[in-house]
Amino acid sequence: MKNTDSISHVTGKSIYLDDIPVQKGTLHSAVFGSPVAHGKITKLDISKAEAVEGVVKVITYKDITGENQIGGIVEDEPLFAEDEVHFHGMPIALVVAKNETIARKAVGLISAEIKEHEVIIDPREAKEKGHLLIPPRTFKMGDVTQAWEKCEYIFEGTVESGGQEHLYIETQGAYAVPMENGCIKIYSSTQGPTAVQKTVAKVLGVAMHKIEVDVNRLGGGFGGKEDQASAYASMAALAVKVLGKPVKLCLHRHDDIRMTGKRHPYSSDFKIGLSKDLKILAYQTTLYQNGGAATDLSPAIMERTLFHSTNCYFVPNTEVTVFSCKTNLPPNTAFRGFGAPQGAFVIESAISKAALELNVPKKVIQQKNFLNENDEFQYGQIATGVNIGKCLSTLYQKYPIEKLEKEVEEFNSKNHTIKKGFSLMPICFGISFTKTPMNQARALVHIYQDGSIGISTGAIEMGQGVNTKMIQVAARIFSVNTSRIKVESTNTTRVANTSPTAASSGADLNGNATRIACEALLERLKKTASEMLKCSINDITIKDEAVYNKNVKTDIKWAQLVDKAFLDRVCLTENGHYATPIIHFDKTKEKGHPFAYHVYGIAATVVTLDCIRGIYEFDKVLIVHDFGNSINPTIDLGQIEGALIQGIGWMTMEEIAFAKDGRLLSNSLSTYKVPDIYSVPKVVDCTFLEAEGPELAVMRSKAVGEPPFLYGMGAFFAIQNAILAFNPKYKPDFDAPFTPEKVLLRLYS
Ligand code: MTE
Ligand code: LUZ
Ligand code: MOS
Repeated sequence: MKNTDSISHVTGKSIYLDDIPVQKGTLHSAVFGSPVAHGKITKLDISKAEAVEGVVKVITYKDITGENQIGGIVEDEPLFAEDEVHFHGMPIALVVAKNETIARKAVGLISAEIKEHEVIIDPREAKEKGHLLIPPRTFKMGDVTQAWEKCEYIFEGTVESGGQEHLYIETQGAYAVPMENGCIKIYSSTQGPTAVQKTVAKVLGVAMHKIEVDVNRLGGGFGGKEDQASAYASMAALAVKVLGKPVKLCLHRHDDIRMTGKRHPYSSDFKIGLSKDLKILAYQTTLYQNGGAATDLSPAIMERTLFHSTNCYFVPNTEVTVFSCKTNLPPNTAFRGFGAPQGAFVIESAISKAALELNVPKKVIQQKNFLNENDEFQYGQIATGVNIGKCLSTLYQKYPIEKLEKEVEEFNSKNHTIKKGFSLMPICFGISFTKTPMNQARALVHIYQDGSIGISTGAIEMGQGVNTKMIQVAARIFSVNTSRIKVESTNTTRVANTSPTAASSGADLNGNATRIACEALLERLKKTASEMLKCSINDITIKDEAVYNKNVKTDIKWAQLVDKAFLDRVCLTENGHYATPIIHFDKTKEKGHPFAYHVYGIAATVVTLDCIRGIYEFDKVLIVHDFGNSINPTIDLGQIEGALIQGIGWMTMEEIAFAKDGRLLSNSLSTYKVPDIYSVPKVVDCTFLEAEGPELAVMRSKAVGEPPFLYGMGAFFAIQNAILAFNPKYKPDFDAPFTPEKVLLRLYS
């Protein structure tokens, strides 16, 4: 099935937040953010801004009717700064005006006198000074201390990985409209409508039922709107509460890039020990997560780093510790992969280091240490459905990998200023929110009298195609044409208490809820059919919109059956509830079974490096990925491609630069380089692994949103190998992103 949004997208008719027609009298707003990264506000002068013709009010924390608190996990983040600011761009005030131009102009007239404090942007420095967002956590298996003695080889090193700007095409924003009796309806560009509802209710000091959140679709989220959309929705809603008029807030790109959090940069130390036959016996790592100025989702991201710190390898003795460090950056947040890429990058670096030092191909060490069926992860879960080995063998079957490697060698022997590099990047990603209670979802399914169907779930469509998948689930259960089915906007009044659409589990959770609702409705319709045909309900099936009795087609059609059921006063609405079975986790022991299943895959990457200029191009990325029984191969392939390129961007060109004073230097697309059509690999090919999907994946179609982001790491190691082919004296280091500047320095180091 084609993505249901494809036609409206290409004809420009898809409706995003800024396309919603505004009511007469709607006011517009803009945020005044802190001009310094850390300090005490001694004076805030809003008088000049308020005097501007067309400005209605400048709202500050003083106008908050509930709590000035938006922290979702830890209550440590005010909506508006009171007397202290903790990051550059931290919201201090909201100017509300007749139009956006006036609001933005007035923002420039606000002045704040701030006594500046010391600014810390480095996570290790923060840790040294005791600035942690939450206590550190450690995952352990076996005993590393004892294991070192048994190791033939031990290597140590440090690894850096940088932040990443989400760069969703649609910036953060919300449109809040007053309803009767103090209720407010909010259109928000959020992955978490319930998070918005809950946060707004708290900031305004009203019950959640007074707040209705509605989301049609997002122009991308990538994690950036899992939590951080709530702040902007709260500002708009607060302005509605104070002024009684509809208020809209859409961040300009510059403000969005400056004020919102990004992927967490990590700085890490590792120690890896191998036996003589290259089995990894012990792995110990300490990771310093740069959390920014407030906790936001950092504890959950820390947790996923811990879970994925050994990627797809079995390491009998493991000890991993993460420190979540408080710095004066905007609070860092969810970003595709959610801490897993940062964790996996460290063990991949450690294995690379071992391989280079021992002068053996990295793939030999990788392969020798792949997880096997029934191996234990360091968090206690027993690995089942492991097919990383099968991904590798399929890669060699489907693609001439050996030939490719030879070609790279031959090319390098013949060329002096241009070198090629090859890498293999295997991945393993756990599916489920690591916080077990979040793994639940609901779907409200209506069958209308004419036989058409409307589905509401908690899932947010952000380009990943979840709405299309919901339609496919319902179409399969009912065996009706997909054109009969529509997915409604995501709305907290229709589907309440939703988890954000995140953790790649949007389709699994909401799809299973949809399945459950549809199955219940189908049973009722079958009963009606059996009454019409005076036969047993067990003999009834529905296939391609027709009713069958003992597999014999009758002349009763879907629409007719629905009509009869309605006349018989059968309920044609059902609410399906799904909670992932089996999963659990005990934080006191750091052991359990947190994931419904794991996603595996492997990518081979070839890069061509210009050794005069330090610039590079990717010739090929060849992937074997485990989709299970993909419900929509076209959409899933799009997810692979998008995630791969996003991962390559993170590893190569996307460099976030902060000045020492905490000001973001890479604050626009002229200074922050993201992959474009010219930087994508010349060939990207993906083979679908032949494997039966797990029962806990919706229709056995595995979650796909985040895992392929990790393939991008192959780019880093391919470049590293190309540098080594040119400069054998280069002592490999691990400092992503591998920008052309850094590459050039290493070519001649
Ligand atoms: N694809 C597009 N086009 N846009 C997005 O914002 N977000 C990614 C991924 N793919 C995203 C995307 C992230 S971070 C997640 S968690 C999943 O989609 C969420 O959707 P799913 O759970 O339905 O896969
Ligand atoms: N969000 C979250 C996530 O709250 N918990 C998770 O485990 C997670 N994983 C990936 C992305 N977002
Ligand atoms: Mo994705 S980082 O789980 O929104």
